[in-house]
Amino acid sequence: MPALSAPPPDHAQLPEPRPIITPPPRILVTPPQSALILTAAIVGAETTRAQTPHLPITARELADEAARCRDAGASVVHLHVRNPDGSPSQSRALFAEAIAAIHEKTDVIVQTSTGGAVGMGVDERAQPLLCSPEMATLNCGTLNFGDGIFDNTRPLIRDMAARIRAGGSVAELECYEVGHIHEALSLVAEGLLAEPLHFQFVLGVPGGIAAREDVLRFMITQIPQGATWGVAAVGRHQRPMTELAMQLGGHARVGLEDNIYLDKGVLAEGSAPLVARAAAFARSVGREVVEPDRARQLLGIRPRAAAAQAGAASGGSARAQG
Ligand code: KMH
Ligand code: ZN
Repeated sequence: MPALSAPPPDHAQLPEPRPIITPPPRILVTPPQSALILTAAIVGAETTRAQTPHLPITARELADEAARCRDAGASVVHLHVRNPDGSPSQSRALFAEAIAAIHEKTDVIVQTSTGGAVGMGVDERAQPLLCSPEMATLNCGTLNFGDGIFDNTRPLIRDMAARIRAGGSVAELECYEVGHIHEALSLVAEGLLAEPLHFQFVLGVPGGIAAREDVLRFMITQIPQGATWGVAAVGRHQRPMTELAMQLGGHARVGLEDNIYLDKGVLAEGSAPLVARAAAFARSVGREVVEPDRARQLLGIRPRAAAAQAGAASGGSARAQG
């Protein structure tokens, strides 16, 4: 009868065993006191007053909330605006009013949304760029966004990137999927995006990539050396994922746009308490929560005084030279 299984190999004929060496993962080390940029997303397009009475709507309310968030540790305010009835808007006039009110009260970096709300067209979404904000979001791909489609076709992304450049704003690259990172890198290769790059990993949108540690660790490996990154996680994921980001050396975004609760069942009384808690956590793990001027340096944004001078002369760019 033939043997049912092959005979054991003759060990003498096998090659000398070698240890299996896998390349080490790219290890991100957070140096003590490394600078941390906290962004406050104070209003968004989806959160409603019915969900929380603490949502700012008017320019005055947005400015007061921006100032409270600045005091709590935010150096960037991610800004949307609303019509008087609370519905989302991308009106240039409403943005101009809100930005002026914010700058009257505080020195935060204002980062305007170019995402707007699901269903808005590119011309509407791009209106805040006409205010030449220091920073603006660039959404790097289409995804299901709750029950809607957040439409960011490849031509739209390129169009918006060009408008951001023309407005002299620095882009924050919103990535809701790993492929969105790769799309952003295509834009760099095509000369449509200038370095330094700043990525925002938006985690936990229903229809987008999950808010999970393995996901975040993988996304970090996909960005080039020298790029900065932050996390904006949705709902109950906001606290654990932003705390993880802070421990991994990233930046973080909190606020009512993404999460209205301070704790389970406890509404946050605005975005400032969420910022304050994030800042306290950051300091507890050795991060330095930076002021807006330092954040400008880190993000490649001109100092405010220089920008004001250039603006007076020529409608100059927010992007730092060199
Ligand atoms: N409101 C979302 C559909 C952005 O601000 O650039 C998109 C958004 C992204 O909020
Ligand atoms: Zn937004």
